[in-house]
Amino acid sequence: MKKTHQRRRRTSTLGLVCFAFALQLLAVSSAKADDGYRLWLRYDPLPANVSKEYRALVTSVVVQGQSQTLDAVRAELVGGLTGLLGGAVPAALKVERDGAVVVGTPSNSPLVDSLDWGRQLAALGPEGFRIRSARVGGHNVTVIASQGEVGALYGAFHFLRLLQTERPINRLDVSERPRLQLRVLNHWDNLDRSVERGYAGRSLWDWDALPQKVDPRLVDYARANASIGINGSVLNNVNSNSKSLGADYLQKTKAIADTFRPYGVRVYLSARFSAPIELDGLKTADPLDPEVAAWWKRKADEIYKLIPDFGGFLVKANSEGQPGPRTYNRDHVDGANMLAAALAPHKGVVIWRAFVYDAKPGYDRAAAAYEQLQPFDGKFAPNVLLQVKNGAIDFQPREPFHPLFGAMPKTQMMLEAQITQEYLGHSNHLVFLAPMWREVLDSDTRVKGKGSTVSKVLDGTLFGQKITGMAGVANTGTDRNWTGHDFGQANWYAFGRLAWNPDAPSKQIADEWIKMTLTREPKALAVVERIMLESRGAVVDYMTPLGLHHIMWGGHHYGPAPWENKFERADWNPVYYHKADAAGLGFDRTATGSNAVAQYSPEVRAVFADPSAVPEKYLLWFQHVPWDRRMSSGRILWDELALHYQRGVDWVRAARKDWDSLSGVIDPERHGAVARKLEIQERDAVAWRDACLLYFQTFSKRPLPRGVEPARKTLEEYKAKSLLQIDSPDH
Ligand code: BDP
Repeated sequence: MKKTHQRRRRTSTLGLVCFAFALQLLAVSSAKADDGYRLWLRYDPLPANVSKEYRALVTSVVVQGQSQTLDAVRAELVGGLTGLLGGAVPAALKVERDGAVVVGTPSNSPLVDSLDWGRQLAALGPEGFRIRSARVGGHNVTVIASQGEVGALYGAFHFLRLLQTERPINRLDVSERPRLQLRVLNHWDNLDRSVERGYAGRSLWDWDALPQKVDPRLVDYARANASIGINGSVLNNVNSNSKSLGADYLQKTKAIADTFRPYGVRVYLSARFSAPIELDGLKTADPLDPEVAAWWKRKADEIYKLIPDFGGFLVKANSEGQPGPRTYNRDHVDGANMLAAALAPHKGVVIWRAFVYDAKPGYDRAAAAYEQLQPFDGKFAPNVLLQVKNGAIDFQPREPFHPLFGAMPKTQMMLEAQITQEYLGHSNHLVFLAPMWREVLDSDTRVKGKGSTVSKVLDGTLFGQKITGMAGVANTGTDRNWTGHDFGQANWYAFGRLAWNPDAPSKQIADEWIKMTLTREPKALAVVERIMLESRGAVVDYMTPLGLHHIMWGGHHYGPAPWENKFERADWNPVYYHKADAAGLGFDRTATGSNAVAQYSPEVRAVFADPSAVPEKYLLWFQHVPWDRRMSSGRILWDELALHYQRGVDWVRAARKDWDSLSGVIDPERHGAVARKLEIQERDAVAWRDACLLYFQTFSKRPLPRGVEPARKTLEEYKAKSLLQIDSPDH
């Protein structure tokens, strides 16, 4: 007996030693490896010379008052500053020495109140903030102040970002406020945790475990959003299930809302228009039926009782098989305003999607949304926003701006961007999307003279709209690194930064993200920044150059299939979009064709309709062009097209080399993961080039120009299998 005991003890001591050793090993290797979970909030120690300077200016964190948001502010600053400076930066109750970081609002912090900043803070609003180096109680301190607690949290993240990006903090005088009010992620998440167009694992919302169990990861999701100013999250797919409005699911949604609230993230739900029928057996969902309107009012009351700061409903109506008012011979305004009336007493909004394109024989899909919605300008209730995709077709690698921007001056309009890369290589391709979104935000609608940019339509400067916003279809999931591709994180980040300030330059956004997430080493930084800023242009080159669009494989939209013509609806087939024939290539949207150009203001229309004025990047979007037409380079269209495809492939090869040169600078785990994805990206770029050129060549009947490599496979081989069938990259 005794012996056994002893042996057991010895084994367990040995076990402990082994365990400790393993832990140590883990600690050593985890110092180097990085699984990407921490996103841009890593807070690893800054270089000694940098942190030394900061240390004199940052010695303690003074957050007076108690609330969940203030607790979050305190925890973020203490954790973040301690990590960055490599030594404890404790929380304190008062300013006792130089270097205190004082955070709060005039109403919860006597220190902030004593500064008499009320007027300035009022001008910045409850989400805006002021950061100033100041003297408080005879000490040099930094004050982060806002009218609202969430603004103070945003200010805290801003301050941390200054340190993370190694900016001076000794003479701070920062005033910030968000330019758009609703900065919202749209999750296309289903109740079974699958994610439509999601490429990063499963949905973050574990509906089965909720409301009893809330995954702690949701706090990190909310923190990440708050750090870039995202203040809303639509939890469920726009192709929605009525169940999410049922009493049991509302309890689950309440648990999520309670988790997000301290971080200023409000929840919204996609509402299925036929929910009154499906949930409670009403005979109709006709928006003009008083019983239907009463049902929605009761539903809204029920929701707000549980979630007092509920954001509102997002609605995809009469689009791709979804029910809507038109099912009952009513119109979009009838539908949206009925829901708006239910939400108005609670200050909720209806976000009505403009993604509608009922097919008519011979119609142009690019013109459909404008035709169906523009006539309703001025008719929507004050708490309705129209959510319009960046372009008129569907999240293509490049589209000219949607003609609805600028065309509905009496309607509140939000931009819908897609962060998840449905048409841009899923989570396999490195594509930094900020330049793409910049392109649409900077587009000049010309409706009120030069400078009538989309960003001015959105932020209300052009037409004075009261509620403003921007939505991004999320790319997050249960993958450890959140977004599948480590660089997908940069698109989540960029979306938030642009929703905060639609004029933020892509380079600045990339620079911040790289420094916070990957490396601050100047040479490596420059390499990564160049890769990111060029990446979107490269994807356009190897997928859809010169204005081509929607030539992806049907269904999953991954890889090329310009030959596709099997779908019943003409406008789901690539051949509908490129219109290749013996004469040339491209969709004629001028007066000789669909005349969709007429939907733009006269100045813009004149440019897009004129073959010699239209920018070449949009050429084949607007015009059907002969194969031998002379381009600005002096080459004919066919040669130019082929060289674009080749250029895209060359870019990926060069990017792979550049990335390889960074091994040793970037931690091995993420470096290796990105390198493996770049390998897939090269394979895909080659397939895109080959498949498209082989197919278009059957019409152009011309040889490949010099400098373009011959195809690796035959057209038949490319047609036989989609890129997803060839092997199974992560999906
Ligand atoms: C398309 C997607 C589809 C979405 C639709 C939408 O292919 O999955 O449901 O957009 O935006 O891009 O509603």
